[in-house]
Order: sequence, then C-alpha cells, then structure tokens
Amino acid sequence: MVLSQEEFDVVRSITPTLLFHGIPVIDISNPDSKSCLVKACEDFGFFKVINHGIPTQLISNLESQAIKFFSLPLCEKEKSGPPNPFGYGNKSIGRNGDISWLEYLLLTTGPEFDYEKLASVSAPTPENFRGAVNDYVSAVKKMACRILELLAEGLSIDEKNVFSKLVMDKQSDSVFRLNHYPPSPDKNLIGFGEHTDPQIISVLRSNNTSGLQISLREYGWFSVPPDQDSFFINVGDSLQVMTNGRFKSVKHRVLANSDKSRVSMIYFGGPPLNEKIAPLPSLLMEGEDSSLYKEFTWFEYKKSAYESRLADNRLCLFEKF
Ligand code: GA4
Repeated sequence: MVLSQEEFDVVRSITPTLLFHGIPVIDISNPDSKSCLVKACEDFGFFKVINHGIPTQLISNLESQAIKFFSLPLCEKEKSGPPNPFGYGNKSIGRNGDISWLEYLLLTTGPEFDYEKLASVSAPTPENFRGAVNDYVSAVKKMACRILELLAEGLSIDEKNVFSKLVMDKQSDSVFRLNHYPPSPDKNLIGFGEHTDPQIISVLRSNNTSGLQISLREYGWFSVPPDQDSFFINVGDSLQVMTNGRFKSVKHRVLANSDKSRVSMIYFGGPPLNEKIAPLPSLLMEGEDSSLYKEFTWFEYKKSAYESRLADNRLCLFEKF
C-alpha cells in the first residue's frame, strides 16, 4: 500500500499511549456475569469475552479466506469495490474524506451481497467465502444476543429480549467488516480513525496483533493487549440511547503495526431500519421526563451518520439538552 505525502500527514498520529490492563474480562458461560457485564458497559462501554464457546475452526476458516482475498493483486480486489454500500475499500472510509492505513471488505449479513463479486478470491467457488462468513456471523450473532439478554437481566428489565430482538429480527440492519492493516512504514500511522460505532453492539476478533485502542474519556488513549482467542465487545450509540446514557458508546481507533499485518473481523448488530430508538421507559425516572435523547428511527440515525466524518459526535444531534 502506498500513501501520498498529504495522506501520510493525515494518518500519522503522535499521541503517546499506555497499555490498558484493566479491561473487564467476562466469562459468559457463567450466568452470574450479568452484574459484571452491566458494570463494564457503564464504566467503559468495552469488555473482553472468554468462554464464548465459538469453535476455533469457524474463526480460522474465515481468517484464511480473508487472508487469501487480501493477498490478491490490487486490481483483482478492486473488482469487488467500491464499498457503497458493500464491497472492497482501500484507505478511504465512508463518504466524507476519511482516510486510514487499511483495506477492507464491508458485507451485509443479509442476502444482498453478491458473492460472485468475490469470485476470484474463493477458489473453487464463491460459496466458500459466503459459507465462512455465514457460519461465523451466525455464531457471533448468537453470542451477541446472549450478551444482550444478560444485560437486560442485569438492568432488571422484564422483557429479557428487549435488546436482542432488534438484532435477531429478520430485517435487522447488521453489517460485517473484514479489515486488513498491512505492516506500516511508520508505527504511528492511523489504521482506523477514532470513532464510535452507531449500532447496538459490535463484536470484534483480531489476529494476535496489537493496534486497537480505546479512549477513556479524560484519561486519553489506551492500547488493548491483543487476544486472538477472545472477543472484544463495544457498546454502540444506539445502546447508549436505549439505556439513556447509562451504557457508554466507547470511542476507539486502530494504530497500524509497523512489522505485523493485522486482520480483524467485526460484526455490527443493528436494528431494523424502521425501528424507533429511544430510552427505555423502565430506565427513566418516574414522573418526570428524564430522557436525554429525542426519539429517532435507525434509518434517520444511519442517514445522518453517513453524512458525518468518522470522528464526529453523531449523537449530539439527537440530544435533548
Ligand atoms: C463505523 C462502524 C462500522 O465500521 C461502519 C462504519 C461506516 C463505514 O465504514 O462506511 C462509517 C462509520 C462506521 C461511522 C460514520 C460513517 C459511516 C464511515 C463513516 C464515516 C460500517 C458503520 O456502520 O459506521
């Protein structure tokens, strides 16, 4: 991958960072994990999941398909682009001029993506790629729903599936992303610029390569030690709204690694487009309107998100005060 001087100046970060050893580690095979999950979402909007039960083979199968794709010559990969809304992208993220040191594939979790576009990738057939994505996504989605159900219970909400039903819905607007960060000429390059995820929940898995960082508000950026056997979970903007700000949508970014290539896979669980997003009445104080956000549909939020730059605060448009 090559950067012009202008692009290089934009993607170079000089902020020093510390390794964060305090990431909550949650064993989701333990039903008592509910309160730790709630606390992790309140304190950081970020945690690591162990004992998730997702077979290693599902992960390694998809990772090798992804590596095969990203190893192709650029002109071949570009046949699967541009990513509007789905397909191969290189350096450029979104529609408003954000650039970073990575290439990626953005896919829907529904049937809309034409895997024939990836024909050159997935020898002997595109079905290999589609199969690997589908198997992985359905396992990860199930895990995401389990987490969302534990969270609802932890918040003492009667309707246990109040969050999970949104991502389980057939019309759920969920996205799947495969990112490849090639080794970089400089260890301070931004691999994926700072942002929060707009959806409800994001599930990230990466190979054993550092780079992911989270922002702990007034304390600044912290590096997350890599762990290829666990999943990292982010609270998204929509879950922050539904919990009336009790859970925090975490700001995160990725720095490129100077000597290793990083491959990550992220499932973004989103609601159906026509779903109304607003603080849950049971989480509001009785008698007065303590809701911090105006109600919006996921379609409205997504539309305004696509008009924003990566680092923008997208929720402020929907705040009441
Ligand atoms: C961030 C989370 C997901 O990767 C994503 C991104 C999307 C894109 O890459 O097209 C966005 C970004 C993400 C938020 C603001 C807009 C949209 C790029 C961008 C500048 C797929 C998503 O859903 O929102």
